[in-house]
Amino acid sequence: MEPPVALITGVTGQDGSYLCELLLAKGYIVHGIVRRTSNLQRLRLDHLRNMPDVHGKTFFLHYGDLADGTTLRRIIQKVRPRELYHLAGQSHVGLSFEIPESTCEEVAIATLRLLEICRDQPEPIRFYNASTSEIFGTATEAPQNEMSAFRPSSPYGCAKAFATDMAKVYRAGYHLFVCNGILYNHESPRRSENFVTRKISRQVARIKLGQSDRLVLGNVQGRRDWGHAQDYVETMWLMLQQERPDDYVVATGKTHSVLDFVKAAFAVTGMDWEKYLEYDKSIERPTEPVELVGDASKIRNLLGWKPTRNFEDLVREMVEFDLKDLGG
Ligand code: G4F
Repeated sequence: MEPPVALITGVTGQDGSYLCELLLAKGYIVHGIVRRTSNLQRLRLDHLRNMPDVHGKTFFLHYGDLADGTTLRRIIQKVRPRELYHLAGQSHVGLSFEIPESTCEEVAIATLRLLEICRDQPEPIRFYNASTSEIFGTATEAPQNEMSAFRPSSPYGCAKAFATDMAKVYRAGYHLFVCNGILYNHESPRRSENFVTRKISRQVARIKLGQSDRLVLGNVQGRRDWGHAQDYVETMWLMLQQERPDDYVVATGKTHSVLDFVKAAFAVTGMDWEKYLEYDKSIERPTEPVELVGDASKIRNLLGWKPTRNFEDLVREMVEFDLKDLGG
């Protein structure tokens, strides 16, 4: 039997790289779309690109841009994936207030573009759309589930709400196999430093190693439902293996504040957080979602998924990784 073929947009990101490893381990041929930049580094994928029996054999990269429909169409026609995991796009909520137009282009319109291309293909493609808890923004109920109303509170949340709704429309209208994974915050040592958890773990490690003497953050009272990215990418694959396409909330059901994360991270190193934490008003966002916490009972009960790591495990793993990484 021919191995299944998957195509991933956003393959160089945290989720894309974990998903790529998962699919390769399951025997897939994996194709990833990467943007052309002057920087050829793809740190999260280097280990795979350096494996001669993987790179160019079961794992391939293609240049493409979410704004370039002709190229996306050509790649999809050439690769003919059974499964398409659409993870790419500007994903920083705070930044979306500064670059709302390009965020909406990348997040909303590009998803529609891909759905349109999939609609035209002779063979059906199973499509995973990376939705997010940000669609619930100023939710009036907690926890949120698949039936909760969309009330986004940022340009990014609005764009994701559009993409999520469009995915539902294509599922109902054209019978495409499209799933929305409504993922709550998911972190790991592969998270980039412009997100708060990695900023904290890396800075705490620098302080411990004598390379820095403060941690500057914006609002530390906001609460998030934080899980581990490696646990969460498994749900992407699970969703596409079902008989019918559907939407699923993926969350731990527990929240912690940013300050809780700070305290836990300093605790890993045995340092007193109060000596180092500083506040910078300019990092605050024009609006923040209310407490976002997910009810993942649908995916737990129907697909049998559950997270394998808790908050403390996550913080420890990130800080210990950064201590090692920065300490040489
Ligand atoms: O780490 P954050 O930037 O994550 P945020 O905004 O919750 O979004 C992440 O999770 C969403 C849900 O899965 C995704 F849709 C989205 O793409 C992204 O992955 O910020 C978390 C909290 C916020 O309240 C922010 O205001 O941390 C606060 N914060 C305080 N100081 C900071 C900082 N955030 C960042 N990035 N940097 C700071 O210095």
